[in-house]
Amino acid sequence: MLGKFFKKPDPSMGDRVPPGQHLTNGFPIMTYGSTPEIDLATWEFKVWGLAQKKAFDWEALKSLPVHEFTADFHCVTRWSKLDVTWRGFKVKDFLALLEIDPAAKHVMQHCYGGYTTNIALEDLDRDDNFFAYELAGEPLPAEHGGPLRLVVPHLYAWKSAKWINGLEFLSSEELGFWERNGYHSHGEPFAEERYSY
Ligand SMILES: Nc1nc2c(c(=O)[nH]1)N[C@H]1C(S)=C(S)[C@@H](COP(=O)(O)O)O[C@H]1N2
Ligand SMILES: [Mo]
Repeated sequence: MLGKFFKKPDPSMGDRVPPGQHLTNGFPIMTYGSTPEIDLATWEFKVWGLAQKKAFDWEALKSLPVHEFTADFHCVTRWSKLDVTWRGFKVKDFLALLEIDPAAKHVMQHCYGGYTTNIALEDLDRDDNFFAYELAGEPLPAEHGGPLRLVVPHLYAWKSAKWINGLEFLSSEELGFWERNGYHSHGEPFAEERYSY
């Protein structure tokens, strides 16, 4: 079965496929637990901690400038998918709406369903990071994180929170769900930062 969905990286793609990864043409769904049920009418995105408390409804975030993004996606369970196409808004455009305390150096991503994952503010505040509400020209399917997910292409995909609904700004690093369970706090795929041990 494995051979049907996974193939050895094409050498010409070599510089895009991190060590220890295989390419997949499908888009596996990787969720710990079940897909939460989310009603857009009551959907809310909150910011707290070392940033002025704010809450955004769906309309507020949909009014941010829309962009198309093409990004490679690397799961720590060793599959990668190249050139995934998304639509959404830039993390930088969202962060510009906030008043972040200069003491903030780390961020915890919070989600419907309770998943968390931590990220350094400098890894979050990058031009290639985005929030997505469409995947391959369709509304982002619930199992892939719809209505809204974060995508952080330069880190393993467990740092790209599905059903994201909050950012908590922190002065020092705290660990999210997988990070508390042995995954690397940073998670850079080309450095194979898979585990913390
Ligand atoms: N809320 C939430 N976000 C999550 C996860 C999860 O279980 N819950 N899994 C992570 C992992 S391990 C990966 S590889 C990607 C998978 O995204 P996909 O299911 O769209 O392929 O989502 C990440 N974001
Ligand atoms: Mo993953």
